[in-house]
Amino acid sequence: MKKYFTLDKFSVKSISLTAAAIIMLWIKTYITYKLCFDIKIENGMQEFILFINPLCFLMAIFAIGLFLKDKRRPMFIMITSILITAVLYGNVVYYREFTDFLTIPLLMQAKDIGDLGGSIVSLLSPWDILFFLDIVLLGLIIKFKPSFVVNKSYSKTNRRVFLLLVVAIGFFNLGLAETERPQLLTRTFDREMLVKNIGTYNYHIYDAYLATKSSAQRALADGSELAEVENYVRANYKEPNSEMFGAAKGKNVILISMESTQNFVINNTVNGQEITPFLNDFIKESYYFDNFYHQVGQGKTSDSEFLVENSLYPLSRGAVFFTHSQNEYKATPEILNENGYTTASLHANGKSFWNRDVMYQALGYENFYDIESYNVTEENSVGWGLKDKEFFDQSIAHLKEMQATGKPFYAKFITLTNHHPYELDPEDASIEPFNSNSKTLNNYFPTVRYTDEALEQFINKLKEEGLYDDSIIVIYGDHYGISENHNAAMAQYLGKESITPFDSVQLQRVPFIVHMPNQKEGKVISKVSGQIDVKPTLLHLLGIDTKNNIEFGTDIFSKDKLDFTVFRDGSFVTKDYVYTRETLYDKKTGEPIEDKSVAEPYIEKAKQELEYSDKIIYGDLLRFNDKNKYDSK
Ligand code: GP9
Ligand code: MN
Repeated sequence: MKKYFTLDKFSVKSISLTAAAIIMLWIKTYITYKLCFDIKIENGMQEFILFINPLCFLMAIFAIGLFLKDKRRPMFIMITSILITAVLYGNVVYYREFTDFLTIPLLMQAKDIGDLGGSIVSLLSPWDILFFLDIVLLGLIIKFKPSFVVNKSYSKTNRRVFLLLVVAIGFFNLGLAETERPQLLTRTFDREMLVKNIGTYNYHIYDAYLATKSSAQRALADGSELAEVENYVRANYKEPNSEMFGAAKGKNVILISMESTQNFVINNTVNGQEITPFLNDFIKESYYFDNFYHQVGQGKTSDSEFLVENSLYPLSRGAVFFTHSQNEYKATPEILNENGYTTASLHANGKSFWNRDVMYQALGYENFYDIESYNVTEENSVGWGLKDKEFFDQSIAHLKEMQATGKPFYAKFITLTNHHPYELDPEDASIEPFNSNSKTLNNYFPTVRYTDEALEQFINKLKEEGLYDDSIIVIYGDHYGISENHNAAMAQYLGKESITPFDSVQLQRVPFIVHMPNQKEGKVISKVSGQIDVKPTLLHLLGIDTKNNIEFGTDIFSKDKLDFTVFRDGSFVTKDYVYTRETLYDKKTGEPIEDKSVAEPYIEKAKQELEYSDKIIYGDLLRFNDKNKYDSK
């Protein structure tokens, strides 16, 4: 009779090399989930799904080895284990800083990730060596061939049974995940949810599928899709505030992106000392928005630039500056060029960082003063490059070049010193670090103060040059600087017991300051708003109407502006509520609200806006917009 199973080889006395590799990686992945990622588990079933979710992928990938010659199999198993470990470890390192998982578009930017140099080293720990323990063990097993691990041959039947098992486990996993989390694969704003349910490896496969899909989407999109989005945008347009409209018409625009500056530093102290004395004074003679949120995704600074200049949302995966730099846009620089401005971005970093050199052309920038336009030396640099004070000093010459064109200018400045890991030369530190278990948070304060001083010097210089009263100055924080990885230290600093998801949302506020030419009296405006609102706000101040634009923000000065801001992951904030991680919070108390139905229209709106914005970007729909009218009144 034909022997179907070689049961003796499966006996407790020995295990196949394939099974050994699978089990080791499986256990390692699960331990990593528990120790290195902060995956919220609500019940036993979720824990069980988390536990089994690496198995299907690992079995599927090692199944390839079943078809190889016995001699080749150990090498295949070794290489596969190393690659899988590399993926897992890459995610761990990325997660430490960004509390998020890697995506394919992000890996395409590997060059920039490499540039993070210092940042990455600070994210490594000597304990990480443990990640490779099983690889060493596997190597020893392959070399010394102990009797309890065999490199067994697989019959046709064995292979079939194995593959069948892979499919069965796969469906079992998906089935459980679908009951726990309906529409899991159709709503992918949240990577944590995906990793939790289908596992980190399958998540990467799904991500690869999405990447392919998005390139197909552009090819398939047609103009009719724009009409639907346009209807939505038109219905949400709000009339500008008649007193503010055109109040800075024809003036220069100085837009400053402050690296990693969160709003909690404004009017606040550390060790009894003011953190941002200059900004605290400056807002007294400017409009200061204290409920203004950043809305960036994985593209960080570049996403904030995208939001601010297009009034479209960045993407839920990767940086739109990379993935969709070939699209048609109608961004602020292009609109201002058409309105007689000369436009430039000033940033002392390599021009291809975040693909800026390519994307800036799509946004309509006439000039990009990148690192080549600055004198950068060992002495005048720290951390990521040229120190902010030097950067602003040297930028004055560029502003003069722009002035020499005889046109008003639109100049965007991107600061750099206050960037993770917040390094500063001792002579540049005016205040002491904080004292907590987070070096990141501790060092954050002196670098924020340094940028504050750099801004002060710059504003004084603008005054000396006679540019100050001729310009509208807009300052915003690009995104958070202190990730959730530092929650314990943050709680200590804020004098709280812990940082809840509600607090985390509130910590995403960044400063937004608008200083009008000749403005002396300041005003604090507490309307809920975000980076998406900057473009219409600024254009209206310059007297350029936006009612024909396809964008999602609203002029913050408009009397009808809704108190509403959506984050890239679908969280949102209104006047009364904060919604995040599928929980609704009362903004006054910070406590969860059981009955979510009160916020249902907002939940819908948040979803709708992100979907429409994505549709525009994935389908490159603005190429179908022939109504590019931007008449100034
Ligand atoms: C890089 C700078 C920092 O040029 O804008 O980028 P970030 O890491 O903050 O996205
Ligand atoms: Mn940044």
